[in-house]
Amino acid sequence: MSLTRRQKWRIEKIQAERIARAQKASSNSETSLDNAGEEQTGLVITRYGQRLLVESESGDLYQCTGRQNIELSVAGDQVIFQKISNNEGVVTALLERENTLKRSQKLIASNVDELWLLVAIEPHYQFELIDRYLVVAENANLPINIVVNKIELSDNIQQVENDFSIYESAGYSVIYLSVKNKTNIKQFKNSLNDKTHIFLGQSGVGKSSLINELIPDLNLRVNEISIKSKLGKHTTTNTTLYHIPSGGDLIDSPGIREFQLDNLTNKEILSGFKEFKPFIGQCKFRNCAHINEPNCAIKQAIESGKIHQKRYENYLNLIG
Ligand SMILES: Nc1nc2c(ncn2[C@@H]2O[C@H](COP(=O)(O)OP(=O)(O)OP(=O)(O)O)[C@@H](O)[C@H]2O)c(=O)[nH]1
Ligand SMILES: [Mg+2]
Ligand SMILES: [Zn+2]
Repeated sequence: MSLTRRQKWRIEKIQAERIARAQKASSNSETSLDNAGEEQTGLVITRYGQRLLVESESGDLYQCTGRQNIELSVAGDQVIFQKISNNEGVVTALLERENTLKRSQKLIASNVDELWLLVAIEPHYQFELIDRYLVVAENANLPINIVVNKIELSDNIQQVENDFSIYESAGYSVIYLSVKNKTNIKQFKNSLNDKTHIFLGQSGVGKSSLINELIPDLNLRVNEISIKSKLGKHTTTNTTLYHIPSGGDLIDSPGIREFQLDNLTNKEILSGFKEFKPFIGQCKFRNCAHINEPNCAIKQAIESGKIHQKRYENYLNLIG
């Protein structure tokens, strides 16, 4: 169903009024939030099907459905909702998003500040998959770091560090850890600021295990939520936001086997290679494809060692 401009305008106007009302209510300390039906702001913790788990500003959780005509929310969204019982509510408006993270046109999370790409020794990291994730992350314009987990499984850590030096030279920070042996966990914890972080990466690399390690009482809390979903299972199916006790939030996302880039143009793929940036626009030909053209700044950067051959090969593979 597509809405007419007038219908759209009306919906937006109603949403704006709800947002204004709720903000007024939450800034007014006289107002009791206990009143059922009162509009208040909340944070979307997770979505399962058409339902949302929303946390109120006082930290209570509500299972919510969304009013008709409201765009479906995801973890990280700020919404306006009304209580209809002690643990149920209705979402009436979606607050403006600072940013969104999408995978093949599908919204994963919103209002994220920092991305962490997790890879592991087992399933063994693949450069092409890493570069695919990085392209998506770079195009979301968010800071991104790489975490190499399960290092205790490697019998040649020198080789691993050598492999990831490509990414360090490209400007990414790389952290090596083992959730199993608790290697470098403390160091990693200290590098998380009190903003919103998301863990991305292939299934089985240990995203949820790392979150459990960082938030010790999490299992307890997952049980408390007692929604009929697979939240407690090993393999993550819902993108879910968790609070770090010392400040900040962590979003766990389900891993995937194939990372599709079908919605990215060749231009976006090019700008997804961080270390290529200083050379873009420096080639002899304005429309240089950086393949066989003479005086190509990208090719020259490869020859002088400023761009790694492997990254360039992956770039060629991705633009297909
Ligand atoms: N050997 C070893 N195994 C680990 C380590 N960290 C996690 N694992 C194991 O790896 C498996 C997968 O871990 P998960 O945390 O479920 O992985 P995930 O990235 O959340 O996977 P999805 O939810 O499917 O995306 C589990 O059996 C963990 O116990 C580690 O440092 N070393
Ligand atoms: Mg998981
Ligand atoms: Zn060129």
